[in-house]
Amino acid sequence: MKRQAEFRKPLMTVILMLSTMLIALPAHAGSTTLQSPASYATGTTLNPPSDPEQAIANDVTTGTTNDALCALFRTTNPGGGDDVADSEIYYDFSLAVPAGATIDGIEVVVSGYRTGPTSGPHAISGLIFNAYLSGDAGSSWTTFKSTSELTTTDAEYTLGGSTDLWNGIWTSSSFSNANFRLQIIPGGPLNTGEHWKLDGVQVRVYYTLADFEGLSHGYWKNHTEDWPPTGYSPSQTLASVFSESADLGLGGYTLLQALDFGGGPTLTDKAQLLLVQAVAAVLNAAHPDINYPLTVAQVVAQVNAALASEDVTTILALQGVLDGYNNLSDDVEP
Ligand SMILES: [Ca+2]
Ligand SMILES: [Ca+2]
Repeated sequence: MKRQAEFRKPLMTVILMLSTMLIALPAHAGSTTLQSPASYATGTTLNPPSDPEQAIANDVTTGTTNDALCALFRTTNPGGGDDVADSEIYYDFSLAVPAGATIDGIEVVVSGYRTGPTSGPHAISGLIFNAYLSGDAGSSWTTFKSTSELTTTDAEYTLGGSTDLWNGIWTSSSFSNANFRLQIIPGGPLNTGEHWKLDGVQVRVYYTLADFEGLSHGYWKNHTEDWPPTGYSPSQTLASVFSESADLGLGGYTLLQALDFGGGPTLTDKAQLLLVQAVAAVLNAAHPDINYPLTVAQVVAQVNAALASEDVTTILALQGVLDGYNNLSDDVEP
């Protein structure tokens, strides 16, 4: 028996080392797809563009023209007098930036062209579009970026890029439909008239996902010696952490017992499956050396809300999410 035990120990060590190396996840970069807006609003109102909705779709083929598919910008007030370069604001880009991602860059594609004389005594030159961004629903705007000089047929102008933050400070929530805005203002000589054709505007966001970590319920069940830095005790009750567990008759179990809960067909069984992951999640979130995707407060609030719903689909959905987080990485040593 003694020889067997001596044999097993180095083998287990090798298996643990292998699993640690396989499960470790590096931080990784990603981007949204290039997204068009769904909504628009007049920026300044003295002399707004005509047909602003035509810049929602980038649908004029590069190298051609089709005025009916473009918003028309102007600088000269038709009523006479003012030279006003009016703006249009585009939003509802539905940019899928993961919560908590670090923003690396923003790319804006402006498609359009110019009309008007390009030669002779009335030739006009220097027509451009300027783009501004907002991550707070238009309360503040970045410095602008300009296209190169527009040509007489449709072209796409890429502003910013994968490492360009437009001198702004951004979080993932800056890109929600409620917050993100793109403003377009024509640029060029004054008294130019109506010669800016904006075919479409599109946005792509580049980001990096953090190197999140999480340990499994099995780890926490077998390593109660690692619990003290979390501030939680194996013997404290479920109800002391997840108040809604009491309504399901589960509040009196200890956190350690909950890590051993099994499944089954009833609502209470499904709640037990959630609580297995919930206890591991709260320990991961509370441990100072584990970079968990959620805070303790978020875990507790989400678990209580799911339990209170008494809805099996809701409970199992959160169970699945936490199970994923709790298996992010074993490359952590509490
Ligand atoms: Ca186009
Ligand atoms: Ca268009």
